[in-house]
Amino acid sequence: MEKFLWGSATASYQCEGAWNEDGKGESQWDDFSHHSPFNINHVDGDISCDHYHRFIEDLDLMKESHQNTYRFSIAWTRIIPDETGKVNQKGLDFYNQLINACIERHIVPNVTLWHYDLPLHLYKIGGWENRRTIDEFVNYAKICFEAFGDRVPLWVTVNEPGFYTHCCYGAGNYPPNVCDFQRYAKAGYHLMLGSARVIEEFRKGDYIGKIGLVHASGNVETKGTDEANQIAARNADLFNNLWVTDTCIRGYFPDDLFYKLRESQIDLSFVKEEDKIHFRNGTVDFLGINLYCRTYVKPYSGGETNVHLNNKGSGKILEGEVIKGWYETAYDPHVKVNQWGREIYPRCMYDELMTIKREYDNIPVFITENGHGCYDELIDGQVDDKERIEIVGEFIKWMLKAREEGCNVQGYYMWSTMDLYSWVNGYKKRYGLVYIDFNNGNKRIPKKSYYWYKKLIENDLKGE
Ligand code: BGP
Repeated sequence: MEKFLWGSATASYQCEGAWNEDGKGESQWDDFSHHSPFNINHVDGDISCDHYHRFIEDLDLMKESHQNTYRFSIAWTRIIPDETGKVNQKGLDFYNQLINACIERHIVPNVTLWHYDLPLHLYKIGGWENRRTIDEFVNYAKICFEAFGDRVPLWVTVNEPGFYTHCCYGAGNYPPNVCDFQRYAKAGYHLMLGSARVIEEFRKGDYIGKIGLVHASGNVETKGTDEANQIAARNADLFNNLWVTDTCIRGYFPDDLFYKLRESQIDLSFVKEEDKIHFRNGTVDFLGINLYCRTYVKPYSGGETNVHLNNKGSGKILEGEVIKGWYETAYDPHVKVNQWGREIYPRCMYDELMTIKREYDNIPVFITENGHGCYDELIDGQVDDKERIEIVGEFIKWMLKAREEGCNVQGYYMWSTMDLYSWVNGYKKRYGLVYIDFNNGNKRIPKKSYYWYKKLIENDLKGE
């Protein structure tokens, strides 16, 4: 067996800062955080933790804690800043330096091409709702493959097509901040097509790596076991998981998905017959799973569609949704929730991995994100994040159990490498192994969990 990959993850807009340096163009998130009334915490990623200038220090900390892999994303707007399509050499230089610095430290770079930050000019023509974005994505991906494909062993096409569209077009907390299922379906379909077409492009080249897609997964569980609950479970699985996982692994959408969409009056004229061939040819080598919680549901009981996420914290508002005619969220009073109203249920790691093993012929998987967001405090120069250690420790235990039982899980990435911009939640919701003192020159202070994770990696790799 190859060495298990133990590492951590970030995404370009969330950590790089340097939003307008070295020829970088504007992305939808630059625009959102500077101008949108929906930016409810009134912060931006202009500087964030300044990874752009401090990646060497960050990589040294990863190395020091025995992490042997780093998942990060490329900012499209550093490579192709605007609609002229001209390639920005300084952008290529930056990622060349980052990739080379990983390799020098024996840290496997796991590179995501797109993690939410669309170029602003594409966002303005409808983003993923517009087919042109797919062609532009393939063009951008090809440039990255040509520039870095000789050294990158793991590529990811897109991060979380499901959760991204859910936020943009369901909850409406990400730009364009609407609740519109027609647009939701179209953008989601195009994202999957974009991913498939990029994989087809990858297969044409002589690159050393493997390529996958990252899905924000959560295995579905129901309150009851009767027929109504089973139907709700299938609907919730279609809605949250299968349109992504079936499509990128099997190469086609589940039949009953289109049936359900039509039943919900979704106009499917954006689905073209000729796309089928791309989906068939553009399947993944591995699945990345971002795992934070399960999907706990019950039968739809009435009312309009309503999706709510808690971006303000403080623990009072729970996350959940009613999807008209499909299912609704169930709440289990025995399961704890975090300060943002999301279940803390580490066992779902095992259930999810065993589901993927069973359904998809034990495809290679990576846990590309898992972690615990909380309000960490710096006291006397230290952060004692024992809650994170306890919760993430449980998740990892369940992952190792699935591994022991034959699940083809090949790596684990903790979200996140260091504290960073938590999208609409701002900066107070922290996930990092390393604390960032945002008020004190972005000083890096490893938390207790950093040392705990170091020990855990050491022990696991010793046992191999
Ligand atoms: C995932 C995203 C990450 C990250 C994480 C935590 O969905 O891929 O970018 O942010 O969730 O979520 P949040 O920051 O909203 O708490």
